[in-house]
This record gives sequence, C-alpha cells and structure tokens, in this order.
Amino acid sequence: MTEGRVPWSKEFADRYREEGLWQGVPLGDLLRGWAERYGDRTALVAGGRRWSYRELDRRVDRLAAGLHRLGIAAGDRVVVQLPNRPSFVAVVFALLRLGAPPVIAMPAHRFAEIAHFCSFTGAAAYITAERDGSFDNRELAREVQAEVPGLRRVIVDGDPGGFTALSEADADPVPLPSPAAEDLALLLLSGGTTGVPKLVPRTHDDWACSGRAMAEAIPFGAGTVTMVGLPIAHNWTMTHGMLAAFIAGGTLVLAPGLDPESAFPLVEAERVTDVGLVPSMAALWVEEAEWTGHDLSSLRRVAVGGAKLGEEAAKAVEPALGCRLQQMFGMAEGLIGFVRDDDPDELRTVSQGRPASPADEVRVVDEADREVAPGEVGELLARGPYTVRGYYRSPGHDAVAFTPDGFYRTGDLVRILPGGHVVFEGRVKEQINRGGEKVAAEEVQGHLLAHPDVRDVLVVGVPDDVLGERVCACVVPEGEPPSLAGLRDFLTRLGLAAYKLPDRVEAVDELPRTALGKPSRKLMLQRLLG
Ligand code: J2J
Repeated sequence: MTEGRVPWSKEFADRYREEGLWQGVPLGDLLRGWAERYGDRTALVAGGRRWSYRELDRRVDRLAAGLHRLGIAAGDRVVVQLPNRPSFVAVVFALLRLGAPPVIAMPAHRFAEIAHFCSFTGAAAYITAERDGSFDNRELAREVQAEVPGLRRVIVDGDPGGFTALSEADADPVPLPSPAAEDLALLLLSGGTTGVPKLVPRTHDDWACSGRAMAEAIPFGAGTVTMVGLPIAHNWTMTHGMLAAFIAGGTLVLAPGLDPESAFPLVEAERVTDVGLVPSMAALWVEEAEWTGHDLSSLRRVAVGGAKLGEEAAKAVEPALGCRLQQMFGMAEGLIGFVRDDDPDELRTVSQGRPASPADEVRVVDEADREVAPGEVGELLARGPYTVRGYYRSPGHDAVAFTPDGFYRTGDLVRILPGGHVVFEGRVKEQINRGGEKVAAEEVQGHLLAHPDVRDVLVVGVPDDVLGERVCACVVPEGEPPSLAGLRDFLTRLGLAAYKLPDRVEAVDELPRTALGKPSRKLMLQRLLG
C-alpha cells in the first residue's frame, strides 16, 4: 500500500532488506517484542507515573482495541496533538499497532495547521489534550470539525467537553491484523519551505531503521535513561528519546520542559543519562549547572541539535556539565547524524556529526548539482534506508525537493570533513530556524498578505543571540504601516501557531528584487543588517 507516497525502488528495498536494515516488523509488533524481552524494566516515567514495558504493551493493546471500537480502522489517518504525557506514547503506539497512521502535530499548532492536516490527510479522527496552557483545544476542535466535515471523531485526553474522552477508548484486547512493515506508519511534519506545511510519510521499516541505527551507533543500552523535555512530537525527540531508547530497553523520562529549575531535579531523581537540547537550552544548562545543588553526574551525553551550536558555546558544554557533548543533526525527512563518543575532541565541538547508518548516502553539490571538491561548501543531498523519496501527496513539490535519482535536497549548506563529519554552514532553503523550531517564510507571508494594511511582504530570519534567528516581517504597507502587535494579533486570529509569529516588523517602500525581478530575501537581509 503506497497511497500518497513515493516508495523506494525494488532495487533499494531489496538491498535494505538483505542488509538487515529493514527487518519487516511493524512498530506495533516491535513493542510486543520489547515487552517480552524487557518485561518489568521501566519503559516510561512521567509526572510520577512509571510504566514497565509490559504495562505499556498492555495499555497499548487496550487502547488499540478501544480506538477500534470507536470506529478507527487500519488505513485511517488520525491527527494526534498531545503534549509530553504518557498518553502520547500510548496513542502513537496504539495507532501504529492498528495500522492507522498518526499525523504528528505540535502542541503549539492552532486552527491553520490542524485544519490543514485534517483535510489534507482526510483524517478520520483528531486526538488532542483538553488544553494547551490556557488555550482550550476543544474550541479548536469544534472549529476544525465545522471546517472539515470528514473528521468523524474528536477524542480528548481530559475533560472531553462534548467529544469522546480518551479514557473511553479502552477495551479488552481483540486480535487485530498487523500492518505490513513497508506500509505508511506515521506522518511527520516537515520543517517546511512552502506555503502550506508538508508531511513526511515514514514507513514502519524505515522509521524503525532510524531508531535502530541511532541506538546501535550512540550506543544506547539497558542502562540508558533518556529525557525528553522538548515537545516529543518532534522527529528528533521521538526517535532519540523514545524509539532508540525503547529499542535498547532503556527508559524514557518525559519532562514538561527543559528549564534547569524543573529539569535538573528530574535528571538527579531518574539518573538521566542522555538528553536532547537545542542550542539556546544548552546555553542555559551550562549557565545554571554551576549554581545548581542537583547531582547531574548520571549524564553521559548531552545531545545538542536542531540548530547550529556555535563553537564557543560547544566548548563550554563539557566542562560545565561534566559529560560528553554530542552534537546531532537530523530532519523529519530522514537523515540523522551525530558525533560518536570516541571521535576526536575537536570534532565534538566543530562538527554536527556523521550519518547514523553506514547505508546513508550523502552528496554535497553546487547550484548545478555538480559534486563540489572534498571539503568545499555546497548543498547536502541525502538518500538512504530511512530517508523518504517524496512527501505525502505532493508530486509537484517532490520534483524540486528530490533529485531524479532519489536524493532529498536538504536545503542545508554544509562541508564534509575527511572522516565524513558534517559541518553546517548555512541554508539555501527559505526557512527560518527559530531556536530549533522551523518556520517556512512563505507560509507566514501567505497569511500576512491577507492583512488589509499589507500590500506586499517578505519574511526573513534575522540573527539573534539567543535563538539563532528570529522572524522579521518586511512589509510594504497599504497606507499606515501595521504594528507588530497588530500583525501578531491578526495571525493569531487566523489560527497560526505562536512560534511562527513575527518577532519584528519593518516597513519598507518596496521589496528589493533580483535581476529577474523576484523579491529577494538575501538583499532584504543585507539591507536590514546594514
Ligand atoms: C544546524 N542545523 C540543524 C544542527 C537540524 C535529529 C536532530 C534534529 C532534527 C531536526 C531531527 C541541526 N545544526 N545540529 O529531525 O531527527 C536543521 C537543518 C535541517 C533541519 C531539519 C532529528 N540539526 N538542523 O531538527 O525536521 O536545517 O529536524 O535540515 O525539525 O534542521 O529540521 P527538523
């Protein structure tokens, strides 16, 4: 079943199977195997609750049966928007077991994103939490259901407010046929460069392969305790913190956030060994570690990724936290890389790592797709056993985002060191990396153009000491220039997630253009930085 996605060719699929990279076991069955192997070991710790592997497996069975009874069947897509709670893990694995691919949304997403995911995927159901902070997700669900009539069911973790409570999705396990391992397992959110967010179709085989590659190469083992404090809905946190930890029989600690005040006590109490931090968080940990009374000595590695970690900041990590810095890069589309424990010291601070699997293929090319000389900067292309060959239902975009021979054009400018380590040098894609959260400039522009006081607009990323980049809207006004608060309010009312809202607005007389007359973000940024 390859509905909506581009499969690997038979030649590649056969090779990945022969090499044992694709093991032909769907993710729901993998969990059953872990429960048999790891039994009473702790799989998950969150908010005072601890579930063993056996307990997690049992809950997932009951939940899968319950969801099935509520009408969710194999092949249905289900939009899942849950925070860092045990229910996230249970719901995702129950849907994987059912073969009803979850569409993984961020807690911060609002009407614009959720309505799009529901209608674009033809979702049968939307599973969400009662609230996100003070925001009532049930209100959002009502608006989405009015807009997307095909959405049959809304299921709420918490007070359902007229919808179905997640606690109702509980039934004695029934035999359910497993999906095929080569089928679509889940849909991840792409960092995005286009007007509407793209979805990345990952199969059971390929996503399991990425987790296994990570668990083996880091390496994770039974003593591994990962902590996830960034939203677990990110591919990074889901693979590193959850999938790779489970494959190794380790423990996932779900934290509500990563601020040192709440995270350090958890590191101490749960003896956390591995944690993923974006660079801005890493800086905060480095600063606070000196003053904390908490024992952080269980930490073996601090993985820093999602955005570039500066060399100076990198050098500060190990002395302050007393453990290895492990720079890491990756993308929802697939390719993941990280520095290994035994790599030379210098590589740990200057490079973002090397690909997780020996079967990963990378190329660095110039604008004409010619391979650059070794060590030169160019665009990173990636192909491999867990890097997709196309987006979900997007053949038009695939033609530009992938090469004819199946390499994904990452949009990242990199150079590769002699040992295969990748150094990120910039981007060619129209994306803003706001502290690890990705914002597609075109998406925000599209919404801003609907504002009555905006005649034209370019959204650019401006450098920022804390977040790396912030979102700046350069507006050609129609009359009075709109205020920042006015624009943010407008976008919020349209239902755009808060992390995409402009941090700054600049009124300009006209947009700078290239020789071909195309508005240029590069020229605009040069003008802003003066
Ligand atoms: C510079 N840029 C980086 C890094 C990602 C592991 C780790 C991260 C992600 C992720 C992920 C970077 N230095 N260390 O999915 O499994 C930028 C690149 C990349 C984009 C992908 C994983 N690490 N990036 O961040 O899909 O521009 O995945 O193409 O959110 O983040 O973003 P995303």
